Amino acid sequence: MFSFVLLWSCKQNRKAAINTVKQPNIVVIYLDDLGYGDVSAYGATALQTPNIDALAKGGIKFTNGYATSATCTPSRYALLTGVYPWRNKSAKILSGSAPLIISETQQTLPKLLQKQGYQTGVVGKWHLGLGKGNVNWNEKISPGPNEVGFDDAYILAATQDRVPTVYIEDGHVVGLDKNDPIQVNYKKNFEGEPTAISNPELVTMKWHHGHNNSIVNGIPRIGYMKGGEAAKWTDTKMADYFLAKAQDYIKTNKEKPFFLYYAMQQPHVPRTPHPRFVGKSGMGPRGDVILEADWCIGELMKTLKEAEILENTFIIFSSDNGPVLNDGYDDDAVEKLGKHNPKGGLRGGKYSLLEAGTRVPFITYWKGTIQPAVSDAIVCQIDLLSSLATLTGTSELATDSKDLLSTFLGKSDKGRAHLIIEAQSKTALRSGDWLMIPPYKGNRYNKKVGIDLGVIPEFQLYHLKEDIGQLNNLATSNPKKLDEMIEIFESLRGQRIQKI
Ligand code: NG6
Ligand code: CA
Repeated sequence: MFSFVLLWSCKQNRKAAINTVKQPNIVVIYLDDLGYGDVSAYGATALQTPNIDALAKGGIKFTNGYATSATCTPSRYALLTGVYPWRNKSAKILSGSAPLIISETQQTLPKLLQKQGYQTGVVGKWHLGLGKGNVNWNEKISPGPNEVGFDDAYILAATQDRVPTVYIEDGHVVGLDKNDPIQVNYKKNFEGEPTAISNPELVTMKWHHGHNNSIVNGIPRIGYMKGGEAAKWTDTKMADYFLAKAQDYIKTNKEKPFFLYYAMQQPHVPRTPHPRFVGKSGMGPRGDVILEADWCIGELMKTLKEAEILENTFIIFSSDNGPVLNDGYDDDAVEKLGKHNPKGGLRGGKYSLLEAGTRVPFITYWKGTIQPAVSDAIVCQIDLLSSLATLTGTSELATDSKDLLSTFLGKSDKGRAHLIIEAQSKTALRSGDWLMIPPYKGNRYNKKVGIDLGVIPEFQLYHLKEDIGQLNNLATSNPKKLDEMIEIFESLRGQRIQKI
């Protein structure tokens, strides 16, 4: 009887505790193509990012933090669903007119948080598809973020270099003039519409590869677009536009627990810093937009502070994939790089199975709750779903997402045992200090972007702790470890490695 009473009273106390503890706001700050070495807290010296550094200094700086993938769409898919992108054949770089690849019945991070009483919002780059195919951009565009868990959505459809070059708010193109309807086509141009090929004199940012279709604001894009003149964004004002949306979102929702997914467009191409930042890095537009992004983060932090909610806000900072210099425009990224190393000593880059493709800056910050530390635990963005479920008082039996809340809060240094990383539909295994890439057919180098993709017809095995630059392939000298890695990989992937 006594023990029953004790148990009962304990339960009551716990319930009371849960009810009185205010659920923290959650802010995910997600950059686009920011490399492991692009932040001064991660070793950059030619570039200073004081606001990101402040998060790293006051929070947990992860040295083994990963995006699931070396490109945008699959990484974002994993972040928002907790499911490995290689389980979904559509989770590849999407065009601006691709249908939504998250099913409306699927579990998502924002849906989970909605159930826990959160107001949920996305501001910035979406790139997970919209509609069901053949989108009519002049009516309500659906399904989209609102249908997969976001109460509020202020987005751009795909990427800054893809049409349609308009902002979309809760399914409606912002500032659309009904008399000038928008049409989008990714196969064929609209008659009489200028392109970078037909009218090179209209181009102010030179294209290097791809990016020679419709011209908007002098910048040639991927895909063709007609109409919607009044709704077209101004590229140089994009950072300010999204920052203002994110700040308004915080101010409007400061009384509720809210989840804000702030998906910034920098330093993805086309790199269009606001004039305030032009020339500030000495590295050309790529460096300038990193400084611009850092400034935006500082402003966002000020807003949280002014709203007096900073100590009740859990912040996660990361990037969707690794760095690239020339991603299709001649914008001096290569020429003006100087001593800066966006890869921070890693090998590969965006699109690559080698470390620089997926290992990214990864910081968790919660003023007053997280004690500053550096963690070498292996963590991945895919783990946020299960971890934030636990944080907000529920649990999630997600397929691939691991509950690493204690690690994210700095209470444990234990990360994942294994992680499957992906680059352009090819996968590899990180396990402990080891990385194994199966043999693959295909080009080893993407010559246009100047990146080693890590694709060779033999097994690769690297001991990352001793060889962070992946210079020594130990596949032949350590057959025992290789076999172990093959076994884990095949069991996680659910398929045998194809021998070449
Ligand atoms: C590629 C584009 C590249 C970039 C990338 C998507 C060409 C030649 N290259 O196809 O510029 O837009 O897609 O990047 O068109 S991501 O970060 O959104 O995955
Ligand atoms: Ca990206």
